[in-house]
Formats: sequence, C-alpha cells, structure tokens
Amino acid sequence: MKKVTRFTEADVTAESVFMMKRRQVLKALGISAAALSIPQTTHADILSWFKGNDRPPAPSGKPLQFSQPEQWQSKLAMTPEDKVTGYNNFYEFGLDKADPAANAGSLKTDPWKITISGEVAKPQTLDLDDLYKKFPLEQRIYRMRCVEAWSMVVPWIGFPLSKLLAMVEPTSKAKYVAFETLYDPEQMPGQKDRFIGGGLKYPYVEGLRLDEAMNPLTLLTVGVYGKALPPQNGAPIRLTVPWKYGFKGIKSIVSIKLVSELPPTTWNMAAPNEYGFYANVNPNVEHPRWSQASERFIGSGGVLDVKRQPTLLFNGYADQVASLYRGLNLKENF
Ligand SMILES: Nc1nc2c(c(=O)[nH]1)N[C@H]1C(S)=C(S)[C@@H](COP(=O)(O)O)O[C@H]1N2
Ligand SMILES: [Mo]
Repeated sequence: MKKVTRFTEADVTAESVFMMKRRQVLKALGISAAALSIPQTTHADILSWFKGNDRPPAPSGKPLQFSQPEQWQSKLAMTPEDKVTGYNNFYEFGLDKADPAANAGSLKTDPWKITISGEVAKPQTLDLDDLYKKFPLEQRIYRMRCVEAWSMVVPWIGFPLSKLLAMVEPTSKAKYVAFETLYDPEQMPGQKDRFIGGGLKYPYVEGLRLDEAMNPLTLLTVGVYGKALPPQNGAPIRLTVPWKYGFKGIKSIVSIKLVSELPPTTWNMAAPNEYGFYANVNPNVEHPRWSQASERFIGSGGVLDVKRQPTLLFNGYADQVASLYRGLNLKENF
C-alpha cells in the first residue's frame, strides 16, 4: 500500500481506507475481484457506495419548526435520510464515511456558544436559544457536491448567514468571514490522533469572501430532514454553501469572525495545490488527481445502482452566484 505521510481527502477515502477494506467488502458481496469484469475505477465507486450502504438508521432528532418558502423547494430526487446521516465526512471523528455516525454521538452540542467577533460594530456571543429566537428557520433543498465527486440532494433547515451578519453590523474593514469548528480533543478524537483525524491541522477552519457570505443562498444550518442536525452532520450549527465543494461547509461552528484579510482554510493548508480558497464547483477545472466533469449521485438506489451525472457549473446555482466572480479567472482561483 502507498505510504501516506499526510493524508488528503482523496488519499484517505479513495486510496488507503478504501484499499484496506476492499477485500472485506468483496467477500461480503460474495464476489472475487477478478469476477468483476469492469474497470478498476468503477470498482471503487461500487465498493465505496457499498460502504455507505452499510449504515445505521437515521437518528431521531428534535423536530424543528420551519417554513418552506417556495423558492427553496425542489423537485429533484432527494438523497434518503439515512444516507445523509450515515455517509459523512467529519474527520474529527474518523476518516471512513461511516465513522462520524458511529463516533460523533458523544459530542455535547447543548449547551453551545457561538461568538461573532472581529470587524463588527456589535460583537455577540449567542447560545442556541438566542439563535432559535432571533432567526426563523426555513427548509432549503440544496444540491451538495463533495470535492471527491459524489453528490447528494439534501433538505437542510436553517437561516441565511446574511441575517446574522446584518445583526452584528460589519465595519468597512470587514472583507472576509472566518469560521472555526469546536476544538476539544477529548470529545473529538481526530484532533489528537493523526491516524483518526488524517493529520489535518485542527481546529478545522473555513472562510468566505464577505459578498459570498451575504449571498442569499449561504445558509447557517441547524437541521436536516425536519429535525435538529445529528452530530455527524455538524450539530448544532454548520455552514452550507451549495455552489461550493462540501469542504467549505464547516461543521459544529463556535466562532464567526469578520476579518480584513483572506483567512486560512483547513484543506487549503493541507494541500494548497489541490484545494483552493474558492472551491467553486466547476466541471471544467479538474482536481490535480481526478476529473470533476461528472459526479456519483447518492440516491435511493442499491449497491449496483451507481448513477453518474454531469457536474454543473457552480453546482447548478450559476444564475444566483456567477456574478460574484465576474472577471475572476476560475482556473487560477480554484
Ligand atoms: N469540522 C469539519 N467540517 C467539515 C468536514 C470535517 O472533516 N470537519 N468535512 C467537510 C466535507 S469534506 C464535506 S463533503 C462536508 C460533509 O457534510 P455532511 O457529512 O453533512 O454531508 O462537511 C464538511 N465540513
Ligand atoms: Mo468533501
């Protein structure tokens, strides 16, 4: 097996972890690798899909009250709930897609505090009650596209980040928004063990330009499928930026800071040539190690139903966000 000193998202999911389990999975399927007369790359799809298939039922979270504005509903086929809550990336709890559902249950998500600070006139620290009181929740059915080239359609519940930012009144120096996940190695084993956490630098941090953060699509998400987020999806509050690769959607946020300089971001620090600050979904800009032209949609199908579909520019939200990037070279600013 290839020796990996510092894991990247693809090394971990597509190579090391996957390769370790391939034999087990094939055995469980009752087939030998040789019996599958399909190319190696297709094996990876089918087998990693199978791993995602082997998942616990969706947890029974607290039901939420929310509206369903027409504009944000969708006729797209949705990814089933147990796949949304059972096939996750949350490296603080392990690298396998099944690890977050298995290991994040112990994360203490209430009480929770989130601070909004930096270049703002009215810095605040809010608890969950404050958030729920101040911001009415809405359901938004969004496409979700991971940089690893799989995708889902998910009914998130949350409120626009722009409302929170308006409340704290950014100063004229605020140009970017920096987000930070909880840092608590006792609760998040991946933060103290590089074999569990993939050798990323923790806490996980992410960032947006202020205009991206203010876009109406950008959601602070507190629920999914009608209920409070389960820990594996980033409880109690995470970011959802549907036109960007999933790694921008930072989970379990404790800090939102308005800043004047472009903030560091976790995957960019880990592999700057592979993961950019922008991370806009783009079928024409390939990852150095794989194409982004198509994606594997995780729907209601079974093990052998591996549906590939074309990747959409800005993940299908070009009409709402392309103007943010007018004049920007998207290949250079990936
Ligand atoms: N703190 C933190 N946030 C994170 C991650 C992570 O490992 N840690 N993984 C990211 C990646 S790569 C993806 S694709 C999405 C997955 O979100 P989901 O599990 O709710 O589908 O979360 C993102 N947010
Ligand atoms: Mo991802």
